[in-house]
Amino acid sequence: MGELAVDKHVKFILTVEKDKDSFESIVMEHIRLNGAYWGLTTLDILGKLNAVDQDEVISWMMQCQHESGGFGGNIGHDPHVLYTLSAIQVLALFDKIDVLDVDKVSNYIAGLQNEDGSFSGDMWGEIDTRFSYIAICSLALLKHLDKINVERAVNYIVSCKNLDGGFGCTPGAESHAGQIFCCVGALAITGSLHHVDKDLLGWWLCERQVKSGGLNGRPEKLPDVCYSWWVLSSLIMIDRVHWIDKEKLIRFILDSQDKENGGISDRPGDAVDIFHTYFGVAGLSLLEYRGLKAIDPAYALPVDVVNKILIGR
Ligand code: GRG
Ligand code: ZN
Repeated sequence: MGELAVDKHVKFILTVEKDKDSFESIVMEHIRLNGAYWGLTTLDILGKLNAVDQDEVISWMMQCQHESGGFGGNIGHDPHVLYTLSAIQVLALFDKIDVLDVDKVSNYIAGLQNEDGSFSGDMWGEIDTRFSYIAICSLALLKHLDKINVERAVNYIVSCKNLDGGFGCTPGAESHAGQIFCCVGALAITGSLHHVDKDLLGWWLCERQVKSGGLNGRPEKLPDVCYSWWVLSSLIMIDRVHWIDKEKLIRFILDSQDKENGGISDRPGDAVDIFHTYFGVAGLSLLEYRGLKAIDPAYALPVDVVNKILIGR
């Protein structure tokens, strides 16, 4: 089995960050703030966050903030909770959350909670448990969960639980590993994991591992490196990670690397992108691969970053 090509991946991420004319940067124009979070978190897990100019990143990012307090994906784009969480996470990595007007950002997020406890993603109103997670994770990092009705938020998430133990995007919607991460993460952050049937959900999640060692997101689907994050983090939060074959999953992720030019793809042989590079490296961190910083499965940030914010060390 090959090794993790750390230096190549660092180079790949720095090129995407710097080369504004590269193919990837053009494709990623709308989601640049998410891209910044994926790239910078990966660098931090690899121990190379100091390779970027943090002042430059923060000054660009603050220009993505809208007067409502929310952040857009790039300068001049409409605000959405998706990018607002990325902005908070990037500032958390640099230990610079204090550059924010924390009240203003928290009020923007809290203003998106609906009567039934659910969250809309922006002023247009789409509702999804992704946004419940994002709101709860963001407000926890800003230490302002008091601005929302947590009990209703939790009840809404529980109303999205299915008979198979998993969770969907709205009540009655099919279980999907991505939504399960969001719901389990939000329940973990709010201390509400007693609502999860751990054995039932653990069984559904560990059945996501296919012959190649990779994980899929739903029954009958192809394995994909990103589920090394969505599925594995959920299994860890419910204490059932020993139900999958860790060595086989490590091999699947390492086989999805571009060993020449850096980057990780969704599965062996495909083209690499920064999204799957993040999920591959974050997955390996969850699998305790040597030399990587530990990542927190609920906050999706390095454990030392989360500890510094939440317990001040
Ligand atoms: C901070 C890590 C982090 C996340 C923020 C945006 C978000 C919160 C969570 C997204 C959760 C989610 C729904 C992930 C799934 C993404 C994905 C691979 C969707 C594709 O689904 P399918 O089923 O694709 O169409 P496949 O190919 O697996 O069938
Ligand atoms: Zn994927």
